[in-house]
Amino acid sequence: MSRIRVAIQKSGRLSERSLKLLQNCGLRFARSKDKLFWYGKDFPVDLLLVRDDDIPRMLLGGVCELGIVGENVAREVMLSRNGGSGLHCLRKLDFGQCRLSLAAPEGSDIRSASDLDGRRVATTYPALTRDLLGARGIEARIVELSGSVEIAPGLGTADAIADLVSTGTTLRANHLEEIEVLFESTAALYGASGELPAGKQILLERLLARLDGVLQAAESKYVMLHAPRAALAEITELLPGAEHPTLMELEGTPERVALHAVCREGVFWEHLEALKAAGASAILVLPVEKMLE
Ligand code: PRT
Ligand code: ZN
Repeated sequence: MSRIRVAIQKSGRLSERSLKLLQNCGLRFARSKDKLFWYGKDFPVDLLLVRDDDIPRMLLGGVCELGIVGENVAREVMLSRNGGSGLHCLRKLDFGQCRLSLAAPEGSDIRSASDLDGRRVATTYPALTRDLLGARGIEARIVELSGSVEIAPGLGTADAIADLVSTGTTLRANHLEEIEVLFESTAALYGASGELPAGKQILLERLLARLDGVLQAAESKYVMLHAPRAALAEITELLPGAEHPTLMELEGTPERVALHAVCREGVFWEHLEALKAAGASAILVLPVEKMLE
């Protein structure tokens, strides 16, 4: 029987969310002692726990069929090793968001990416940075580093940096100013380009259907409320991303009905206040755990 392997980060920013996502898809694993290979118990999907940088290479080498990794890493490896191709982004995920930004010392004369022509830019993403700048006709001198990029300008080894940023705290602590976002990244599920054997393809499609259900459910809420019949059109309009609400009679009060709806966008306090103002009462918002369409 076919099995597929998914590589995820062993320990780091993406580890916990990657594992949780797969568990939410109903996957259970027998954890092995060396902790690098976990056997899938109820569903034939096994897990490989590795460094994030190894995931694209493992996909390209056919060691695993799927991998969860930042788009920044996937793009870098594709550009540096495989002419920019070879991996297929199957689904973007709702974690690991960050940006590859250009930053320069506070007060520097570098005000935009176009000021980088002929200047030195330190980065751990040399191929991606070169590609992004090159696409805009900017030829910077890339200084490749393996870490601690933020100290390069202070050491005099670069004029600017291209580094990942999420809160910006690291940049500020090093007296660097974010000049321009070059690339927005998020964690994503990747596969190698090309066809899988039929058995594995069927498994992949089953897993993707479950994954879509989990991703959609995470955004969705089940809303229940009572509403005056006369205000139904207005109230339905106020429900974020709701299609086809269900209406039910309320015993003894023909002018009011119960309305149930799945809202596919965030439901915030502002929405509830607006619903109440339109005449809704007994408003309940419930999380949706699973969804299969
Ligand atoms: O050991 P291994 O090689 O597996 O892990 P790693 O250390 O290479 O990766 P890790 O766990 O740090 O990051 C994994 C992925 O998380 C990255 O490839 C990105 O896709 C994503 N990610 C999201 C980030 C950040 N946010 C982030 N903030 N990766 C790195 N950072 C760095 C940033 O460069 C800065 O130095 O975290 C620092 C703090 O950021 P600020 O802006 O909040 O100060
Ligand atoms: Zn890494």
